[in-house]
Amino acid sequence: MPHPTHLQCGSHRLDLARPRVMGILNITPDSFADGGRHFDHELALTHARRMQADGADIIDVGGESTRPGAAAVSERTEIARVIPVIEALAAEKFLVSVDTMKPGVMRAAIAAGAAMINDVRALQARGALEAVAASGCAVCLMHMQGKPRTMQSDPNYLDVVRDVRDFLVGRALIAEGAGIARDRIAIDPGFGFGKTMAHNLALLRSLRVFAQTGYPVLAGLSRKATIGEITGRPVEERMAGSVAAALNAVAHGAAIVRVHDVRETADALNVWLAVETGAKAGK
Ligand code: 9MG
Repeated sequence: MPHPTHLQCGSHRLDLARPRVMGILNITPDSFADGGRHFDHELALTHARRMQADGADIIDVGGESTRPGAAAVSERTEIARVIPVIEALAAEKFLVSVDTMKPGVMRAAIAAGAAMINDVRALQARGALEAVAASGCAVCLMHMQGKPRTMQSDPNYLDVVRDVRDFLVGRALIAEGAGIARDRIAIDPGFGFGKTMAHNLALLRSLRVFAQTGYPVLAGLSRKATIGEITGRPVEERMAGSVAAALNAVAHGAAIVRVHDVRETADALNVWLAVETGAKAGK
């Protein structure tokens, strides 16, 4: 399959001639708190603007943690967290993605200006396919074995690369059948979602198999447990390991990397790109 030239995200055409950076904006109780139990949306917006200035092409806004063991939140709570931020960023012409598994949140986010849906359940919730098909949004279909609360208890696969690839291609074909154009679909092996370190490393090493499907590949390894297992570092000291993983993912065919440390990742990618192609940094 030929390398995809772009990802159509609503009215944004994301050119994939160079690797792209998705900056993570979590609107959860442990981030952007105003000192009490509420969020300071202005702080979140300031962080998003900083990430864009640092080189983020997409801002991924999430209101429910999908970390192993994380508690679920209601649709109402999730909407209250993410919609004001999405509206403000879309008004500033940012390419905004929403990280959600809930069709109700997808619809509200699309109405607020989101141009991409990042779904760790690959649109398997009832009504999710229809919500995206009815819009012009892009979608990232991610693989997860199990559910966030329990997914790390005993992940197992016959052949992790083949199992995950087959699942993602199957979901992408279902999405196309539901009316989502091929150039609006990205796939993601879901590092850390029901996977041991050995599974994650096998997937990273074989990312080219995913790129060969013809769908752009999104990879998210930033600050994850596998980086901690390899380096022995706690989560707040995993930046260098995460940048190395992002570079490795791009070298193996990833088109988009989802990261916390945008500036460092963008710099590393620009150096890598200059060495590979002679191209100077730029958007
Ligand atoms: C929400 N989220 C957390 N980790 C992720 C990953 O690796 N990929 C995608 N698409 N979303 C993620």
